[in-house]
Amino acid sequence: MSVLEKLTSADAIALEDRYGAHNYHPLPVVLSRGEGVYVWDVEGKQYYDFLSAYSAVNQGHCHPKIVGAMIAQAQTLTLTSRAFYNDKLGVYEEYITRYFGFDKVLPMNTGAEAVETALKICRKWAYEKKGIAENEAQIIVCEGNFHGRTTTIISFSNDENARKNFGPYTAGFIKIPYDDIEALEKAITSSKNIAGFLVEPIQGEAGVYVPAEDYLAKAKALCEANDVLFIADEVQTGVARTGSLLAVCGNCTCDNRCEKQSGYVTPDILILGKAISGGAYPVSAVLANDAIMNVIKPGQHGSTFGGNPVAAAVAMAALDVVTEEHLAQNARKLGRIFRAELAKYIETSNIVTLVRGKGLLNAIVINDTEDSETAWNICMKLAENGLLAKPTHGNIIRFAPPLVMNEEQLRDCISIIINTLKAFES
Ligand code: IF1
Repeated sequence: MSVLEKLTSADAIALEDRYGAHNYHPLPVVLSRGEGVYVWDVEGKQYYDFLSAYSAVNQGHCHPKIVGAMIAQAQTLTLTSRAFYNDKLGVYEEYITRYFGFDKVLPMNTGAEAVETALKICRKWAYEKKGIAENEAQIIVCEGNFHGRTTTIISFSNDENARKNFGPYTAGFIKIPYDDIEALEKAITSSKNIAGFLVEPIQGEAGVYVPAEDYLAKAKALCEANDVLFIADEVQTGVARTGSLLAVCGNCTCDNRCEKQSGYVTPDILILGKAISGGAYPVSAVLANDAIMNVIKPGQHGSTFGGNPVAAAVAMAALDVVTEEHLAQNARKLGRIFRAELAKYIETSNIVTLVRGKGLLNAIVINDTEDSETAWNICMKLAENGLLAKPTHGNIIRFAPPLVMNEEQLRDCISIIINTLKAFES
């Protein structure tokens, strides 16, 4: 068809099906516009977005401050590569390191790249600082992890779909159960070659598993005692999503990453992505202190786009919005309401067994087998009723709206969700 004709949803889906690799199974909804907590499809139907691009659009769709910063920078200078300096990168590096309380940042673009970067830094640190013999370093990871799609990262996934037939795999990873401090202690003390422990503070893709209250602090203490780097993947949990700036902030709801709160855990390496740009542009970052980051010397790591001026301008605006609009506090407050209302409904429900989560990263477990279609069918019905969410791992539905939502909108969404679920009661 001509590009000048108006596309229907069916046209757009047919085009993707014909010309795009079939690496996704989306809900049949074709979006063409977004603003705040809402998105609209090509037919003009309005939806609440309860995925937020997997927690990238925490600041809401097309936030004027973020879009404004992007346009202004795009009209001035977009990319120089790191072969030269640019006048935005240093300003951004100072901004983001102060914001999250680390000495240095290594800027990349996607979450998976940032995870790769962290793993490379960790290994290099292990050989050059800890004194592990070359090629012997081991990094501990958790079962059920999701850290991205590169060959090394999928090497230690236990999602067969993400992993199978992509081998040979990268060696050097030890997998232990998540939220199991004894397993970590055993693994960490099993060898002198342990370099790092890579962990999601809440496992998102696995189904929003919130670990025991003291898990991260105990894990950090074990790492410290054994000279092992604690590497937090906050690509999904970071930037106010879970009701604090970072999930490792514990129960602190201040606007900053501060260490005042008991239960606060300082990662040795912090991995961020998604929402540090508010979903406007691919921006990721690895943060660490000098003793670790300084193992990387010129020529040893990089990327054409990492730290480009648009990324720098967009990320500063996006992080400004998090502070100015108190998104962590809002996520914490609305998350409590969401779980309380859903829990009340679940008491009398036979279709939902559980609600869990933190801040505005929540999930419900559907009372059906993992391979059933029920969660998918519920999401189809939710879409019809004006709310977009996606099943994860069969019978779990994740709910992660933009953090700029207000209480009235949230209560409207809770009614949509509960009324939709009621239609599935038997
Ligand atoms: C897909 C999930 C979310 C992440 C954590 C690193 C990355 C991700 C904790 C990599 C990315 C995304 C990727 C997207 C689906 C999505 C996802 F369902 F698969 F798990 F968010 F819930 N660490 N998560 O969650 O970041 O390279 O994608 O920028 O791969 O289909 P990326």
